[in-house]
Amino acid sequence: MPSIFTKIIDREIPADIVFEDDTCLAFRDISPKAPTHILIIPKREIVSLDDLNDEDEQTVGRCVMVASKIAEAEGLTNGYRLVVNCGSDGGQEVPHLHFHLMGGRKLTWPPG
Ligand code: D5M
Repeated sequence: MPSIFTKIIDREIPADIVFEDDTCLAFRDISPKAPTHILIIPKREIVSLDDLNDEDEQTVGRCVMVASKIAEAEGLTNGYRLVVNCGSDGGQEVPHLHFHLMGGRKLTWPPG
């Protein structure tokens, strides 16, 4: 079942896209929890970390690499956080794997 993020990939709904290649798309979170809050998603419809196959290894690696490049481009020189929520206890709301890149303020630990 395609999620709202598939609609963003397909340009059916707008998003503030900051990066795209054949594997990943990155766009600003609609409800930012930090001055910089960007979601990096694989274009392939992977529901969550629980749904990864061996062939997704490069895709996931690419998303993480893209996150670090975006962090540099956003000037997050003091650090940042890369988070994946998985399943209902993990706080995942959108059933399409996504990496939250958050920075631009001092982040607290642990998250709630
Ligand atoms: O995080 C899902 C995240 O997705 C949450 O921070 C809001 C964001 N979101 C939801 N819809 C949109 C659109 N249309 N554009 C940008 N960002 C969006 P989760 O880890 O699933 O709780």
